[in-house]
Amino acid sequence: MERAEMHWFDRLCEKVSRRIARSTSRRSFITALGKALVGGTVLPLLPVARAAAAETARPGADPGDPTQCDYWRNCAIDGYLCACCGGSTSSCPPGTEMSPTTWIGTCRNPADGRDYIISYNDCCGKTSCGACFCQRNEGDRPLYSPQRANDINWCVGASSLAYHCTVTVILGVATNRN
Ligand code: ABN
Repeated sequence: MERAEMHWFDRLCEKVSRRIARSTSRRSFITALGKALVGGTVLPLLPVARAAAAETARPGADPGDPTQCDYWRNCAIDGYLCACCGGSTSSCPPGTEMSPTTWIGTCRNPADGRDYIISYNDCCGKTSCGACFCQRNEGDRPLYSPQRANDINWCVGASSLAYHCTVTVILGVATNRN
């Protein structure tokens, strides 16, 4: 292609490239690259950068309102929240008994971005609480896989079959999400 026929954009690129080539040597390019690499490695080690990272990841924090369905620990729940029924996220209301068998889910804590293993224990011995019914069902499987289904009355393992509400007990941090 003749130079005169070149598109204006090609000519502009050529001009800029020639200008950069004139003003930089290979040595100065390598020096600049080295500085960028060292800077990128050392900067995150500075106290200011580490403090900023700690600000966004707060290990162990438990954000949100446990009386709301969108509270992070409720991601796999199917039942009444004991936090609305005179109990808390991990304790049954007075007069009820915690089921020894449970449904296990995995929920991500937005405070630290980690996945936690949550045990959904039913509290038994009183009729349905009736407040704060939540059904989020993350990871729930059909009833023919009972060990992975949340729509089960786990009071079958308690001394009374009467289901009242469900608690969300943290068992630990999950290392693998299936
Ligand atoms: N695990 C909550 C529940 C209780 C009774 C019936 C269905 C689900």
